[in-house]
Amino acid sequence: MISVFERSPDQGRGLARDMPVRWALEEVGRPYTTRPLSFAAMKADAHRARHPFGQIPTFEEGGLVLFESGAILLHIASHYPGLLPAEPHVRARAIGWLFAALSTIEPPILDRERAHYLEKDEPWYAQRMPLLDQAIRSRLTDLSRRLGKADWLDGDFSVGDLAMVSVLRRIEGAGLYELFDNITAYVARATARPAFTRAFEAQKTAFASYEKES
Ligand code: GTB
Repeated sequence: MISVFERSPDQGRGLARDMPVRWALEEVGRPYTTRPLSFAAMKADAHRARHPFGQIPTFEEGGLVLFESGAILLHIASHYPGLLPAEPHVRARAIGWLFAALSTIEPPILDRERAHYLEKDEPWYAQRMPLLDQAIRSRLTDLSRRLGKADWLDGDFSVGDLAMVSVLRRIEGAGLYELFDNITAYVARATARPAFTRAFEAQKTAFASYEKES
């Protein structure tokens, strides 16, 4: 079971962090159920027992209750075949890419997103945005160079690619990764995977059904 937004603020675009977890479960062929939570329920004691920060996603399986999407992805990839290669060095590098997605590529993307939502009316906004965009472009330049003509970051599709593409989707349409033909093709290749499509449709259908109820 995974906990998800009852009504995602992304309006069903699959940008919240339950999406990579859904995607990973689809890739490894594990069926899952969801616990949709309102914002109030996310902050209530019952959910804080699962997630100390009152957020989504959480993951429950057997007696395990896990929070942090990166830890959840690593857990799924480690326990079910399909997202981590067996060869120890390639496996370690795939895990490295998972961390790179979350701790090297995502921070400047989150800085930009935060500024976009919280600082739009501030006098410094117009000057700050180009700097935030440049910080992202700089990371993407390096990512593009490393990816080169390859389909995936290191050999076969892995949890590292799943996490990287999930992070990149947050700037979809911003004209940043679209500057790089190989990254654009990489995102398109990943999101064309049947497992991505199933995960995307599931969260979209859930969003639409809550909208209909209200
Ligand atoms: N580090 C944690 C993890 O990776 O699991 C971060 C979890 C997190 O940020 N959760 C967000 C949350 O619960 C939802 S995904 N927020 C509510 C709160 O903190 O009170 C982040 C998110 C939210 C909305 C959009 N969107 O609308 O596009 C995209 C991403």
